[in-house]
Amino acid sequence: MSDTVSTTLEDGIAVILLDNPPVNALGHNLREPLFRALEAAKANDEVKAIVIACAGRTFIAGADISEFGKPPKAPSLPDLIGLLESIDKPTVAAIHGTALGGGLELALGCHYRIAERSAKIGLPEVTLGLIPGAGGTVRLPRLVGPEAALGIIVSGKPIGMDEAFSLGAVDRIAEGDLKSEAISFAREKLAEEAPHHHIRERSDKLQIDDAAFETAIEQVARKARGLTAPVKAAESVRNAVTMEFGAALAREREIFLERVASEESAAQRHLFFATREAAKVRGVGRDIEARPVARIGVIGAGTMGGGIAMAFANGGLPVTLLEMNDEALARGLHQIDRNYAGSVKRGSISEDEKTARLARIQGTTSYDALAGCDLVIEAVFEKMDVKRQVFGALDKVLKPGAILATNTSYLDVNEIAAVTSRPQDVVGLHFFSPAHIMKLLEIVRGDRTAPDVLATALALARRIGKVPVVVGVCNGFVGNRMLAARREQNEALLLEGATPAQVDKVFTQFGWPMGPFQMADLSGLDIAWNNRKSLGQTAPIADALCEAGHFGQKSGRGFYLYEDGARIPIPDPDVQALIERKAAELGVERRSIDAEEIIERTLYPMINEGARILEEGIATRASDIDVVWVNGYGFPLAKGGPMFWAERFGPARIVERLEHWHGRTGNALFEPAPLLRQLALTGGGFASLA
Ligand code: T1G
Repeated sequence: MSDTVSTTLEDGIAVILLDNPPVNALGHNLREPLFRALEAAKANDEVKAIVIACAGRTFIAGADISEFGKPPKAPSLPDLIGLLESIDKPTVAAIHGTALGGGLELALGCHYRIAERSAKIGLPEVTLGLIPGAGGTVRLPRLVGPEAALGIIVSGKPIGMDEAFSLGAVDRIAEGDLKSEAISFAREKLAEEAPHHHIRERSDKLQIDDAAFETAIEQVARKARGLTAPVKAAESVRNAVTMEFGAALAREREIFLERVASEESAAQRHLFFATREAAKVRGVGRDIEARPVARIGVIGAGTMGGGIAMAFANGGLPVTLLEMNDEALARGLHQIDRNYAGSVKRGSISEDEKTARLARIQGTTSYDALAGCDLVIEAVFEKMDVKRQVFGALDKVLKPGAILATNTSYLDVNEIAAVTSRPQDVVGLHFFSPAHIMKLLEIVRGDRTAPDVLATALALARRIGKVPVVVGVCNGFVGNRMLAARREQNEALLLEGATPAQVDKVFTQFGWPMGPFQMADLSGLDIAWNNRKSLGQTAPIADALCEAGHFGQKSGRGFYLYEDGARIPIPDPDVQALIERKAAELGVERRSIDAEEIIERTLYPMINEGARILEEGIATRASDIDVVWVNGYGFPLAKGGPMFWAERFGPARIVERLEHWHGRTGNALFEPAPLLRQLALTGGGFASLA
């Protein structure tokens, strides 16, 4: 007996119960006693069959991710599964919650699998930059067929029991008590005359349509967006079909170990824990109860307000959407309907789901209709006097305890809160456009925001599938403040001789889905232009482009030309001429600029601003900043976020180049932040300075 594994014998059936909170991860503290329990059950003649079950909220959620990168400790997971497959007595995995990664792989080492209807199974290793490392890419194809296995493995997404049962991945759905049904199932199997086969002995499902399978594998590479793991996972599934079991298993392990050692996986494992850490907020412990939220109000039915209304409706919450007049409201509701129609057309949701979500959004032009809301968020024009007016009106209408939220991207949440009689109920909920798609939610903590308001915002974020990061009040909070640093240098580089296409190419080669100028054209130059004007800021080239009607893809011209409504960016000689004219007007000497300079003058000032944000306490952790940039701005997953990348690249090299550009330009953006200097001196990581 150990504190993580216990065995009871129930009339010849050994029930091995695992109990390793919070998710029964297969750390060494579980693998070792489980190995001993299996050996004992195998050797015990009184044991006729074995059930493996888990206590707590879920079956095994996989290997212990925190162990990767450390010296492996025997028994390994493959050792465990090898022992399982040496047992002739019927073995049954009893699955509830989620059987993920190594948890599913262990279940695949059993003869049979029984699961609760609400359970899910999956192989999410690719989300960690890995591939299944304990037989998942070799056993699953034998169980459900290579095509189905390929989809499960390269997507990393879990599947529900209807699909799992129809594929044959589970043998029985338990409608009652899982453990009792697993024991009865084991007895049934014992009573059968037929021999019990392990998956490794089966090859009937490996007969495939080669051409279709190869097409599916080629598609994986196209959709991998530069990530290695999905491509390697597909290679391992192909090996399952073309190689004999043992060789395919050995090759899978080699690939897995290569992935564990890769920078890409280190970055993605960092983000796994960083995302969870970001939701842990100073002064908001598990004892702080979230306020009940049953109805949401959204003010403003424009692009942001409409997207926010959809985000909450998608999370199952009824929404009252307020606009100033019927025409604006109708326009907003029509756009929402079109957005959902697009999702149905793409197959993301069904027609019925579209109807259900639309039914949750009710329009109004009267503030009184918001009176019953538990939380109201405004997404009105980005001007402080407009925000003040809205919050003054909300303060009069909303019930005590209701939460007043602002979607402002930049403005001072404390100043907005000050116009209300309840600053403790005011919080920033900064969604990223398109709000119903982008994962990031910056929760902006005002000086007087109550802890339970933050707890409510965090719970809401989870409920609507957003990734929350709590940030402090400053101009642009975390993401936009660092973006402003980069944006200023983007313009300077164009004036000094780089072209939009050259800058964008450096970014895509770094791993960004697209460069800053293509992104500006996609999101619309006029939106940033209006923001700049409201803040009294200028950007010589982008302003000139807007004044000339270059608003980006939507107007057929931005930094690039777009012909026949296509989205392919074509370098525009008129834009180049405009840049050169602007440079002459501003007396900027032009020269050729190389890729290294572009990286140093765009990425390094962002990292430097990130260090200042940490110094000022606007972000609690450097990893919070990584979560913001990966989920809100498309920072390459394989690089782990700007701060993680800086730690791995070398703070000293970054400080040295910042000093070079500071000396050359005199621009304060390049003045190394003290925290960054300290890191350069001490080495280690940002966390070491906390
Ligand atoms: N290892 C270590 N810690 C884990 C963990 C894991 N696999 N899964 C969760 N945790 C921690 C998590 O950090 C958090 O800690 C707490 O558990 C609750 O997690 C060999 C190589 C199971 C769906 O990728 O998807 O097997 O913050 O907040 O929202 O082929 O956790 O409380 O201190 O996410 O209810 C593959 C990862 C591993 C699954 C539950 N498995 N986990 O979600 O809770 S690699 C995974 C999840 C592998 C083999 C390969 C989710 C969950 P703390 P949580 P949740």
